[in-house]
Amino acid sequence: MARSGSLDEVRIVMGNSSYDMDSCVGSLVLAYFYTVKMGKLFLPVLNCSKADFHNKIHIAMHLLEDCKLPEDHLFFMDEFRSMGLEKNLKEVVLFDHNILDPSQTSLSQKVTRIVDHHKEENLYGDTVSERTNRLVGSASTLVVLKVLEERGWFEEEMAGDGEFVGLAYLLAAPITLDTSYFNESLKNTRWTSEDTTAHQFLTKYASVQKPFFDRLIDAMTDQKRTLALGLHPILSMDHKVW
Ligand SMILES: [Mn+2]
Repeated sequence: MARSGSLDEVRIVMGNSSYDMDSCVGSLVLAYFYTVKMGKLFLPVLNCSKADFHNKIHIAMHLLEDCKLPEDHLFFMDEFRSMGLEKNLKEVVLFDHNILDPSQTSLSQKVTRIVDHHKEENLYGDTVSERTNRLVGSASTLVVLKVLEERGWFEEEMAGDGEFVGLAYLLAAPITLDTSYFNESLKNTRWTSEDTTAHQFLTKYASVQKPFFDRLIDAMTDQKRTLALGLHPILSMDHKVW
């Protein structure tokens, strides 16, 4: 449906332009959460080009290989731009940031919701109806806590079935990475008890403890896969503004 370009009302959820694990995973699930809760389609837009996506080896591995999300079900910012969907845009949900990237300020009149864990800039006051911003390690923790509050709606999707590994497995990646698997020395500076609550909820449905985290870290530092990307992606890979 998203690809037909015939949507009368377009609602998108987008992470920040560093497209890290938190932004990518959290925006996917937050879009699903709003779609279910509000009965309107919220499209997750991964805030990078389709070509750049593969530079983040551990994210591509998690989403495509481990969670078995078909790549053509993922929707990228360059596709959103080129499809002319902006003219039908009704709502923009900012996830994992609360100020639009300078290249995306044309969306500023449409920002209706913010779910984030960065310093609050208090922008878009005329249009914003929800501003969820708390200092937690992972913005995806805020998504998990929303799901936890409404768990009756999502119970069936939390654990996996034959085809999909489940929302719990998907969501555990940013939370374990952003807390360095609950590294004690970073407690209350890089992560909080809310991240622990979110992770404990996820462990009821999926095996997402330390070995799960270690595997993601291994993928991030996988030399062979990195070299296979060539030089340009390696140079742009560590550029992180968020
Ligand atoms: Mn984040």
